[in-house]
Amino acid sequence: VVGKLIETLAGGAPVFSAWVGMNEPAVAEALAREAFDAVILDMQHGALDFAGACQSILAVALAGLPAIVRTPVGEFATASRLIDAGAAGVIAPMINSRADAEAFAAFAKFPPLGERSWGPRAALPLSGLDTQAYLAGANRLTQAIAMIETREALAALDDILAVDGVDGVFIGPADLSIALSDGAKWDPRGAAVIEAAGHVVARARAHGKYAGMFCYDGADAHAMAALGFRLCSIGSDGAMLRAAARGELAAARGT
Ligand code: 3PY
Ligand code: MG
Repeated sequence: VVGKLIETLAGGAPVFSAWVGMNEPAVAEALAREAFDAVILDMQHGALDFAGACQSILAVALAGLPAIVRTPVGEFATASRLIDAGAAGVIAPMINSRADAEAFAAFAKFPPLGERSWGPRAALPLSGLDTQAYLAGANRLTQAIAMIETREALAALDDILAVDGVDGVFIGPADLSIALSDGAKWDPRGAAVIEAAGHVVARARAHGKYAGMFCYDGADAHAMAALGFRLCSIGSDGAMLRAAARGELAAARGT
């Protein structure tokens, strides 16, 4: 299942991913049973801890999908451990410079792209490859994705995209809107973010890489895919649960 992510990316169709913040493998597994292309587990703002993320990666794999994990800010060593645990990709928030991108890549990739330490505990059996083939394929198989969500990141975008060990970038539209308004406004679909979005898609393409976007629901993900984003997450487990509950309750009450 780990290879499915790069297969979908290589095929050119957008990767539509579920977004999980609950520290509960059964939730990740339930979403993975739907026809998403991947499941993103969020350790930055979600409630997932390391053990929960490891179990959720396996639960998602059991349902046949690749898992991508977003780490807390600056926790590149955790990114490395999550790849060992079988993550098909890691998303690092707040990558603001070439130095940040290089530090991230160093932990996510084996030489010559980085300095990842050997120990693919669950990743190797999940890959279905022998040891040598895993070593040869791991740098491609496991995607390192840098979040662009500040003015600094936009200014350093080409430098970040030029780092060989960074496979793609992912916009955090909420933080980006706060940054671009100097803290005045949460406006993830405002004109400033949409303008930056077009630029990020174009620069990623120019570097032969892909851009992703955090999306709030299915219609939003459809619209962002139409703008050229190739990795679009959809809502969150909590938001979907509450929206479904609200709808059913309204139906029950006839309101
Ligand atoms: C953002 O919008 O800033 C994100 O990081 C998405 O979770
Ligand atoms: Mg963010």
